Amino acid sequence: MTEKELEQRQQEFDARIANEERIEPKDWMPDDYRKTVLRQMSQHAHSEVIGMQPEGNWITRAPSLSRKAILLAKVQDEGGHGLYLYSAAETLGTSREDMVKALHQGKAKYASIFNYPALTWADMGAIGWLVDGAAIVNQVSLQRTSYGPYSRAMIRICKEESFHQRQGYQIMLVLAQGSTEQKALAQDALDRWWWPSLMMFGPHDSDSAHTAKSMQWKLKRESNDDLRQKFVDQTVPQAEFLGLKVPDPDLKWNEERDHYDFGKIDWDEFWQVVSGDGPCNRQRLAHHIKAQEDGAWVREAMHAYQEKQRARNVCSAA
Ligand code: BYC
Repeated sequence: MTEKELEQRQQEFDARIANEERIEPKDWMPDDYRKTVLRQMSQHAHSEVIGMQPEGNWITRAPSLSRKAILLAKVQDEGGHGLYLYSAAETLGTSREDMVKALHQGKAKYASIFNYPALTWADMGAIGWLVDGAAIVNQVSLQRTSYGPYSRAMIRICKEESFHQRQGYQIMLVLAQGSTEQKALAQDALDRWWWPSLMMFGPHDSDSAHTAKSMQWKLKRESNDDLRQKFVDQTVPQAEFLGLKVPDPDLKWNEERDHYDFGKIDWDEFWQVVSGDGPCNRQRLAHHIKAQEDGAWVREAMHAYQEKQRARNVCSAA
């Protein structure tokens, strides 16, 4: 492509972004745009799949049959979200195998929050309420992301996440209205999951390497700090309704800003977890690698069956 043609393509791309048009897989796009969407979508897909582990760990210990069925359905949904997102990412020309390889080699990230342990049944409530709640705040805004397959995946995922958030809040509600011990379990779960949930939105805008460019491309529609504030504003009244205390002495309503002020996030902890040194990073990756290896025979059997079908079709066409 000549320099002039490239310039023309870039102008057309910029105009489409300005007009709120979606960019589709076969459309021309700048290399950096392609890399950034792919990075974000693969990270998002890995988060959904690794995110199955803390809750998966509680399926056999759910306190009743109906709780078990609900949790099982939720964890299966997360697997489905991973699949939509890997498929959406594959439209950019990178295979799912390569994305998973990058995860196993530590070259691709996933949301830091899934490196914390789920210690009690109340954690199933806190994960649904806070982790899915934070994810929805982000994903509602991503429904308008400029890459078509990503935005369409988000529309479907948000519907399911909404059910996930409600089931988590309902677990918290039952515990918070239960015995003293149950209420203490709910408070303990809120204490442990609150700050990691705020970290899910990523570093402050001033420290965010990708936000400026991603906002310009309309890949991100709201910044990390704006989404985090939205989450705090909507979640604090929910905690009050439960009769639980958000573990932040600096949290208070600010009349002037019409928002809650909140305390300082421990960014050292965030970067430590992101760089692979959180409480469960090694365990999460080792589990994923083992599951991938254990499932190899299924993939091999599928490929062998496909080959057989192809050969049969060739024979019957001849
Ligand atoms: N964890 O420039 P920034 C779910 C990295 S799962 C780890 O602000 P960006 C669920 C970031 O990658 C849904 N790393 O980045 C499942 C970058 O490093 P690289 C999870 C993080 O991309 C099961 C560096 O820090 N949701 O709902 O503009 C059970 C600088 O950051 C994190 C998604 O994945 C983090 N939290 O913005 C229950 C949403 N934050 O890549 C629930 C999709 C930042 O340059 N992702 N980093 O090496 C996004 O919206 C954006 O990627 C982020 C970060 C807002 C997270």
